[in-house]
Amino acid sequence: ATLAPGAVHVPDWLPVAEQRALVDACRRWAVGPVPMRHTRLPRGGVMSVQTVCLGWHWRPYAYTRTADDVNGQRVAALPAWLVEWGRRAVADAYEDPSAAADYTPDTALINFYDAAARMGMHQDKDERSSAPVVSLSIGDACVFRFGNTETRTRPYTDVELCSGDLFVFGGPSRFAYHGVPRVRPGTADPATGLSGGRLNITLRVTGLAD
Ligand code: MD3
Ligand code: FE
Repeated sequence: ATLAPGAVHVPDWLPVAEQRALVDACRRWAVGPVPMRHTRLPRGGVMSVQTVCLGWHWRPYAYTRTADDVNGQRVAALPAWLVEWGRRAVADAYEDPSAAADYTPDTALINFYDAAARMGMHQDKDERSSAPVVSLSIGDACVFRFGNTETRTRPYTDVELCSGDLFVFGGPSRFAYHGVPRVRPGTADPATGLSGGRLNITLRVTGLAD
């Protein structure tokens, strides 16, 4: 379903076997080389979501190669198979294989939400690229709030995101405000290997040179 120009939701896109494989991989990445952590905000706040990154390390307002706000280590590489999943995601969402051929994400942000975690309305503007963001959800469902490019308030649309759902945000939707006002605890399919909580993996193009 197209929510807005460039914003396409594909429910139940990722088969359960692949969801489980991604959960297993995320478990390993959560340990190191840079452990998953609650990101500290420059003004002293702490995000309720826990995050670990691949390819580039994200901290508010910057991407760096090493995680200087955690343990100084270089983050794990973004595996080629995830880049491939990203290309397939863009091709499927936009029903256009050529849109995907030149899509080469160089970073992934892996967010873990426990039952109480939320993400406030924000824009993703730390990338120096307007290439699409690919979002994969696994585990508990959530309410995803998709807003507009002008303000962090109404008008917005609330969408239920479930395990296996794909969302691609490109074109005019790339810089829209969005957030996660609540998780729905206990809605996960145990077959994914996640016993509780929600994982969201976003693939992005940073626009940075190695
Ligand atoms: C719309 N993550 O990591 S994914 C984030 O579920 C983030 O963890 C949420 O927002 C999550 O920055 C939402 C959906 C998403 C991701 C990136 C977007 C929506 C987007 C970029 C532009 C517009
Ligand atoms: Fe975001």
